[in-house]
Amino acid sequence: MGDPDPSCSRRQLLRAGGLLLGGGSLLALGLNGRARAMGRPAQPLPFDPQECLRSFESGRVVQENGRPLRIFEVEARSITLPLGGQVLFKAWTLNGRVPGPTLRAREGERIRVQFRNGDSTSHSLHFHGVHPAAMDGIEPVLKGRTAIYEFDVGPAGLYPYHCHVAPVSRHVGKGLFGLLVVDPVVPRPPADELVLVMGGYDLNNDGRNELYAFNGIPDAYMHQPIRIRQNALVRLYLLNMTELEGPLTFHLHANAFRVIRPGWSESTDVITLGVAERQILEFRYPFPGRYMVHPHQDQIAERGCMGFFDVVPV
Ligand SMILES: [Cu+2]
Repeated sequence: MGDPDPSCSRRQLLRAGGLLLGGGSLLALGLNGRARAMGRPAQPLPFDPQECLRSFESGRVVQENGRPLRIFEVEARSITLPLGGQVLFKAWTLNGRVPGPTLRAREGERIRVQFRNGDSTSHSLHFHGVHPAAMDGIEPVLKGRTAIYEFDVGPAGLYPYHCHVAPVSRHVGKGLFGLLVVDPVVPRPPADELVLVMGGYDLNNDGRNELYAFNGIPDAYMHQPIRIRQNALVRLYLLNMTELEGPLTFHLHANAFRVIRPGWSESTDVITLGVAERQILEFRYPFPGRYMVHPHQDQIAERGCMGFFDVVPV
């Protein structure tokens, strides 16, 4: 990844439209493109990154045509997202957060996603997985309209979803993505289940990301580490939705994780994810303390895709 254009001026940044600046300070966003050390966002966050970690949306289940149907409601809307220091970003969100809600269903179920476009721009929801063409979510949904996406889910695993209106890189880069977790019929063993979605922000529309984040807010889990318990089994649902990049890695400090796939298992401390690739990882920390978690592309970690696990003793 190259550095953002060092000649990028404050005026260019302001003109880009996606970026708003409160208080008149570019701070460490840095005209040389270095975005480090912006500090905590100066404004209150519209959602809590700690909640994004462990919140799963199960929808509501009704009986229809003699079988259960799981219904989710997802709405696209714009918000102003504080990314750090005085940097504000006009984000496009699903249910008011980046990433959108982590939807959860069981293998073989039918789901219905009621997608309302409450934004002023056309959007859609495209789910990965196997489904009829009419449910593929590539048709723009006009502002104020609602679309229904209905299909059977499976096999068990992780399925990204995202807006598919052109230019997709922009719609995804503005925040319109999330994860559908499909559980196996025989549930996995109990664990402390976490969701981390990696994303990037192109603040000045130059086709390159200046900031990165786990779950929407740069450095959120550095400022407030993710608490886990010593020796507890952690199951991490990991997704890379970073547009404009080559593959990213994910690295756990002072430990190794198991990569969970049917009939296949690997223990490692770095895994590579192309855009929209995802993995289920399991690990336990035997020693209490603070451990870093980040992509091993260190420049990307240095621009916000960085966190800590705070392993508390039992
Ligand atoms: Cu869109």
